[in-house]
Amino acid sequence: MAAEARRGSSFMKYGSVASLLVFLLAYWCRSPAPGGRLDAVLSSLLRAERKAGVDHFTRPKVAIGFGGCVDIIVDGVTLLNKIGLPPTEQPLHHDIIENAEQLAQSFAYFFAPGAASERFVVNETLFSVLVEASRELPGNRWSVGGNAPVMAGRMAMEGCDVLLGGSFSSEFNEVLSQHITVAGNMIDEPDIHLILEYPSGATWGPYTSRRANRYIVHSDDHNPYLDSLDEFEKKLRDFRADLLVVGGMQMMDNFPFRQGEREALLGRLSHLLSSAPLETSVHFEMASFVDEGLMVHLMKLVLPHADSLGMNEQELPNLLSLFRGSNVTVLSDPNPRVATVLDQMRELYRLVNQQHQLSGSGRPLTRLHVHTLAFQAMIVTRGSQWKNTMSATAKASLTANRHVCGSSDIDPNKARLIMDESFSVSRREGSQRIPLQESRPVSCWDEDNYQICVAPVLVCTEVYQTAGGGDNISAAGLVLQI
Ligand SMILES: *[C@@H]1O[C@H](CO)[C@@H](O)[C@H](O)[C@H]1NC(C)=O
Ligand SMILES: *[C@@H]1O[C@H](CO)[C@@H](O)[C@H](O)[C@H]1NC(C)=O
Ligand SMILES: CC(=O)N[C@H]1CO[C@H](CO)[C@@H](O)[C@@H]1O
Repeated sequence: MAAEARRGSSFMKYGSVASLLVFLLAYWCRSPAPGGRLDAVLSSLLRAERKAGVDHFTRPKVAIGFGGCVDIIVDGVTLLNKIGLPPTEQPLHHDIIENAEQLAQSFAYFFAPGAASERFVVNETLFSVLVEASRELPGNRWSVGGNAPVMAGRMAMEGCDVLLGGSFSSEFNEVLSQHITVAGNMIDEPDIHLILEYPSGATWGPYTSRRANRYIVHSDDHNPYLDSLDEFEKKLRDFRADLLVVGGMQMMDNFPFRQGEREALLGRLSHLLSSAPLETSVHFEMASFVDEGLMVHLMKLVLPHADSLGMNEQELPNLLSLFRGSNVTVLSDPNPRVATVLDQMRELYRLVNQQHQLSGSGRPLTRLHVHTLAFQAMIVTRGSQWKNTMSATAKASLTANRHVCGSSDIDPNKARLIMDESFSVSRREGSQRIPLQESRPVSCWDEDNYQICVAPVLVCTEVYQTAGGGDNISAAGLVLQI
């Protein structure tokens, strides 16, 4: 007994020394410093991105609509403090903003979870109060904004020739890249969008933001009418686009159109898309929609003509919900797991293609790109026109960091991985788990008739700007695939 106890205790001793050694070895082998893993993932992503390129001699041709604006980018909380708007006690969603109280409630609703949102302000007095206060705010920035111009800028930067549909002022046209041709009317006063940015952990009264994001308000006069549609259509015929991109439709969300006006506009857009030659791929970029009538029109008139869809983690469940016959979802988990997103993507892909088959018109959906804070995910039909899915997913992921940090060089000291060490490919029981490998961080595999690729994002920790992120990311993913 005694001997045994002694043996036992010495075993314990060796045991703990051994496990300490194993622990130390594991720690040492895993990474000499916490940055080691990040550095490895970064260099592997850069290698994956470089495997494909854009031909700078033939320059792919991309036509992008619609609209654009001047963005004023400010710190959201600072602006609300400046106009003396106290934090509300009741976070609440409003489809449109009619007064300051609703602004406070709506801001609080999205600020705490850190979900991107964009709302129309019907009260012009309130909107001009906000714009004037933003002009005077130290640290404000102005930039070319709107989905179409941001995507156009990114495409031109990556080596494409771009036709941009939008009505801009002459100053606006001057700052666009020489590789961008504008199709639209000349206007004196461009629409202004106010971008209320906030970093992760920002506080406003009792609210703390869970992640960096932005809340956007606008009061557009031009963009909701797609007033560049005619010019764009005329120039499109001779342009011979490899890719036609449609975005900016959220400017129509809850806009006070006259009866039937919006449907007529979307009908014209539908006609333009359905007349596009098959050599021209069509991509539709989703946005923050809460207007169910608009969503239903888009699903009938625009979506069936798209080969490709791009969206974020809020827009995916929203669109899916409508396809399932339910209501819009205003707010979803801003930090979903890979398995959840992949299941939603599979279902959306299936439902869209099912509808295509039933209707017998339009195009099948062959590409679906979802950008989230932690990762990028793509579904691409095997044998479709889309090339280089693995590299495109890597590029989308790198662009997320480049955009949010505001620098094309990625500094691993300003980044962190928030994706887990491994992820499950589905929430179904018994689903396979895929480890996140530092040397091959983009995981791609086949299912059904498509390939899925997932890449982790090196999440930027020193946020320069979140607005326009989705557009830069989507555009960067597309350029390698056309
Ligand atoms: C519009 O906003 C202004 C400024 O905040 C406010 O004084 C006015 O009452 C608002 N109008 C309506 C109809 O709510
Ligand atoms: C959907 O929206 C309608 C109208 O806003 C509402 O009455 C209904 O309760 C909602 N249904 C669900 C399932 O949320
Ligand atoms: C950091 C980054 O690359 N962001 C770009 C997003 O797109 C706009 C418009 O084209 C560029 O100006 C930004 O530099």
